[in-house]
Amino acid sequence: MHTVPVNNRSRERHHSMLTLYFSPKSRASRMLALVHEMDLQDRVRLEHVTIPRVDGTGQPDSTNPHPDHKVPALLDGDTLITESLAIALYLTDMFPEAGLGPVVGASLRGPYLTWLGYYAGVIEPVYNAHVAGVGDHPVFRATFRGVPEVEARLIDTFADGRPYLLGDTLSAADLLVQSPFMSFPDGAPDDAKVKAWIDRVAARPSYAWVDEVEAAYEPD
Ligand SMILES: N[C@@H](CCC(=O)N[C@@H](CS)C(=O)NCC(=O)O)C(=O)O
Repeated sequence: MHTVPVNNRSRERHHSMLTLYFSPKSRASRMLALVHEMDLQDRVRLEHVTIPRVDGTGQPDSTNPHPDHKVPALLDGDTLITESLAIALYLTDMFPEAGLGPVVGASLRGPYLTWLGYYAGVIEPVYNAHVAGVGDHPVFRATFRGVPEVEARLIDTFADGRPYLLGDTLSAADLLVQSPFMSFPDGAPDDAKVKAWIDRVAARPSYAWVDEVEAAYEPD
């Protein structure tokens, strides 16, 4: 019999080359950090693309497979994965041995998914609405709550002295949730333990590597 067991097919996928489309100093930077934290530099090809920047420089890149020409985007063979949450979960599930995301059945799986979802589903809209000046609209507040609630959740989480969101070890959720505060320190909660966490994540060797990788590209 020459039927290919289903497991072999999934293992083949596991060994295919992954391509991460990125642009310096963007929402892709934390995905570069994740690649380094997971020691996937040999498995993930980095592909630089340009994006329009808020200062008016840069332009959409026709080589970027993201339907909105945004970054990050991940290609696994011909499968496209977009959205930072999805890319982080895709990678941490695909390479569980890297230890950057609790697997199905692990006690921290629930908190891990909760933080990923809270980042994409609440933190992003809340801070963008805040900056846009529309975060106090009653419909918005009813759906997402606001900056005070996000700050309270972070302050409560770190009150017990834990170094990372899930406890003793860094996960991909830290890279996502920390990133807006690293980019905009003035928006960080005024709390010593939360600020120490923001600095702790920023000081990881993975971010020194991200700086090196990104420095090779002219601002676009
Ligand atoms: N929800 C997306 C947002 C991605 C996103 O907004 N990326 C920005 C860079 S920080 C971008 O590519 N902007 C280019 C554009 O808007 O054309 C994610 O988290 O992955």
